[in-house]
Amino acid sequence: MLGKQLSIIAQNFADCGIVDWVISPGSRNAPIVAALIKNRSFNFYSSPDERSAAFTAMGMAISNGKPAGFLCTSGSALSNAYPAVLESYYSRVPLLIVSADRPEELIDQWDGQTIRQKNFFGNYVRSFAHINARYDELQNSNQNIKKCISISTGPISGPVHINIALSEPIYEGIDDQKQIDSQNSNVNSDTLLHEYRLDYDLSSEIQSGKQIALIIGQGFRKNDVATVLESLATKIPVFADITSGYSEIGLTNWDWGLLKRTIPDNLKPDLIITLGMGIISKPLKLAMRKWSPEHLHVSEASEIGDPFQTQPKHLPFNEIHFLRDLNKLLIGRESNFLNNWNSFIESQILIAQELPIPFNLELCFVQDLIKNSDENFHLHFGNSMSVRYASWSIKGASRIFSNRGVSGIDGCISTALGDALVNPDKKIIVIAGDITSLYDANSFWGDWPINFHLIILNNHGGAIFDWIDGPNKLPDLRNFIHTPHSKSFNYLAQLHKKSFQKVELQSQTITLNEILNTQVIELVTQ
Ligand SMILES: Cc1ncc(C[n+]2csc(CCOP(=O)(O)OP(=O)(O)O)c2C)c(N)n1
Repeated sequence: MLGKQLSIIAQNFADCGIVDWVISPGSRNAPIVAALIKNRSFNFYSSPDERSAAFTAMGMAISNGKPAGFLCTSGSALSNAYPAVLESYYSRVPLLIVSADRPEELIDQWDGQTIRQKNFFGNYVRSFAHINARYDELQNSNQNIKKCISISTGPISGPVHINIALSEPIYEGIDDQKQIDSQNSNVNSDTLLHEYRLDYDLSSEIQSGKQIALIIGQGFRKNDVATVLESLATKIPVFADITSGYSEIGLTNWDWGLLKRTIPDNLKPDLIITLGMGIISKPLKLAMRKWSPEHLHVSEASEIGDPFQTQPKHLPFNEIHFLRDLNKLLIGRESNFLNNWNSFIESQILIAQELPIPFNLELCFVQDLIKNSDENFHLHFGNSMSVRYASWSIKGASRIFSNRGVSGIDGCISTALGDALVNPDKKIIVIAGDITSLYDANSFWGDWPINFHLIILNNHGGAIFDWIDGPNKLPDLRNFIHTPHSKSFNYLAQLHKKSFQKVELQSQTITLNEILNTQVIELVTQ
């Protein structure tokens, strides 16, 4: 009976460690929802817009790497999860997408909400499984589910898709209350981690007196890695991106220090060692491209990018083993390289207040927010200027997140909401521009947890296009690229019953306490 098969499928999700689900409504997925609810192992959040919902499910994994499930009905519903799948793929955050489908014989037969869902996300998912809930061998289905979910967490984390075809009568056995036993899952994501020993001749590289710098791009924080990085940061320049999870370590406020300056050639490293993925800082990226130093990238993941166009040598080692060895080899080594970098960055002459409106007001606000937030805060920055302001601020103890996989403006608030839902003990603040906030307006739809706050930097358009040289020199483009508007957010907040405060940043201020007592804060800066 279909209801029982679905209950077994639900138990498989529980056995694989899925706890949190974001559910978008529909009738074809209703029997799956019923089976999940009956299981009693899960937490649910309802989010009617699938684009926002899938980002919220992804956001549930960004602080701890534990995948959450997104479940939707068939047809175009599934296609709305595409932006979140892309972000999750490129930022390597695990995400389980589950879609309900019609049976195979009804595809392309002019039935409503029916599209070709098999392998819908192509090579943007790390794994795909198709299950016919009524007819497939249960053992096969179970194995497919377990395999898919284990792949989502490594060795390269990312999105996976399970498509469940249901044939009529789809509500058969839906009210059967019998509990299903554990399906004896023996899938353990740890078993997928590979241990590598360091067999690369690092010591001769170090002894040759090379000027070495460490650059850490986007990724998940690991506490043991942080400890070694702190020690390394006393010996060589460490450039930690704000999305690396280690942004408080290494050179202080280096991205601001590099802004609008020519970096002297005596600061060129001979060798860069990188961890993680991409970095936000354009000046550092451009300098590395110009200097083209020797480049080693340390990562157990087999796929690596080349952001500096330096053709990195891939060292497939365990990061912690590598960093510990590097740290040991650097002990007692004399070099002025770190001091030279420190002096250059400290001699920065740009003053935030002297930037033009709205950049001065917005940057000063973000700098203060970061300074005043402690380790109980998760700060999420929308793409566009917001994340750049964060990158130009002195880091505090709060953790910083941003959707930098594909840098879309489409799900920044929804992602942060997911983080807030699974981390009730943290204070989650998302800082986003007005276009980004309007774009992700359906993130307002559901109930927000009390630890979630949105700050909208409303400069009435895409201010980034005034910042970037190019669009700012072509006024004819303004209506199509900058997209100016005169909207305010009070009605949107009112529509969704969110508490709201509007502050004119040129003449007013707002305290952290006021932010924490309000759900939506609109900061008008232009
Ligand atoms: C889905 C998507 N569409 C378009 C873009 C291109 N884009 C980058 S920034 C931006 C404007 C964002 O404006 P706003 O949120 O107001 O931030 P501000 O520029 O004022 O900081 C746009 C349209 C994108 N990154 N993602």
